[in-house]
Amino acid sequence: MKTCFIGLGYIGLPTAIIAARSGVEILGVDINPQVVEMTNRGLLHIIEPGMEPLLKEMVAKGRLRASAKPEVADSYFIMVPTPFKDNHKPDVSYVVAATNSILPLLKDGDLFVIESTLPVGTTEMISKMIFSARPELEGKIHIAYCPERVLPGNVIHELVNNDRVIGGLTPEACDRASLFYSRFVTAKLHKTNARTAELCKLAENSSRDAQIAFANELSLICDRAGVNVWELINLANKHPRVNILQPGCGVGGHCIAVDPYFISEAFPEEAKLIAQARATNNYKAQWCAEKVKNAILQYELANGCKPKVAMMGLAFKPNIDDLRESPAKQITAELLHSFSNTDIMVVEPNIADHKTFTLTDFRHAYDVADIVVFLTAHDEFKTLKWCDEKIIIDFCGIFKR
Ligand code: SAJ
Repeated sequence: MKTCFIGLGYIGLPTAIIAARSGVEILGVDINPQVVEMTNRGLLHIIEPGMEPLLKEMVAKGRLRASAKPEVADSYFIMVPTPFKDNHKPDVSYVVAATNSILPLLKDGDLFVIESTLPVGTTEMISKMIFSARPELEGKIHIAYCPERVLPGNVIHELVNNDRVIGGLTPEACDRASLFYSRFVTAKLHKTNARTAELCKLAENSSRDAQIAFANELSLICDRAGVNVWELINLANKHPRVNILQPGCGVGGHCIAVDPYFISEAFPEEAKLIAQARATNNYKAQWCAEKVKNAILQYELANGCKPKVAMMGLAFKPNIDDLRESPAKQITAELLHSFSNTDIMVVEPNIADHKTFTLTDFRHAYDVADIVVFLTAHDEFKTLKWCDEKIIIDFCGIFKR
């Protein structure tokens, strides 16, 4: 069964590798020629532990090949990004373009699955687009929406062990898509319709955004109330049915910080809490930046000289090297801009260098800094000892003080 995957990114490439390992012949298509070239040489262009040896094996066995152009297959999977535009409007143009690229190749009996995160109703819109271009295919091909929920950094395990939602436009599409995923998913496959599957993916990430917003709001309250938010949350979570998440310096990444807008843009009257959660998490990053600015100004007033500042962490979440949509990066950039003649050291243990930030080793930065700002809870930072002589601003619970 030949399968064509459109999009070899954080989700497409790992899924192609795992599907190939289950015996499917995969053609992976990407618009980035470097991705195509590296993949065909068995080199992983994304960071995913343990994935590269599998890629090499699948390429060597001829089970996985990359190309810039799609080819005729029996099933087609669309796994391209769905970012949002500046006005937070979802951008499904990559999904439309990917669909157009395979329109002429579709034939009776084919399976067509979208995995990209979509606004509710998009799968139906795409199917209308297909059938208006190829009316003879109506009722002849099987269209489904099957979102992923893997955690970057643990993709191999989660692709196989996470339950999956299979949203078919028809019951037969559900069956055909389930048959494909059952080749490598050992967990349960839950069949539903496409619209429910689309909203399910958005609901998962919006629920997490709202939970994080609650924790972030608590941190603002505790700051004013003179309460240790880490101790507060730890105590509240001793309740058998309470699970408050951890405050941070904001919410980053291409998922939790993006997907809720797919709901609040489409349902502005109803999605009040979802919209507010986004606003609260965005506000937290600004609040953190202000906190640091004030600490620097107070230091100058109290000591008559400028402080040495260490900004600890750029990644959007602990123990990864991904800076996409990272509030830590945003806050650091804002501080460097506002205090251009203050010695501000930037620390990110998970990357060797950066095109705009000069990086400093985390131990050295901690040793010499007067003000230390913890933005991302990397494990390395937990080896540092508290120092009463320093002004330590801990947004992510390194010391939980
Ligand atoms: N964060 C907090 N406090 C917390 C947990 C997270 O501030 O208690 C922050 C993180 O620092 C980060 C952001 O939220 O900036 C997102 O982190 P995340 O742990 O939610 O990780 P993601 O975005 O890599 O993955 C999420 C997952 N979704 C859910 O947990 C519901 C993953 O399962 C999805 O597949 C992924 O989004 C996605 O691709 O949609």
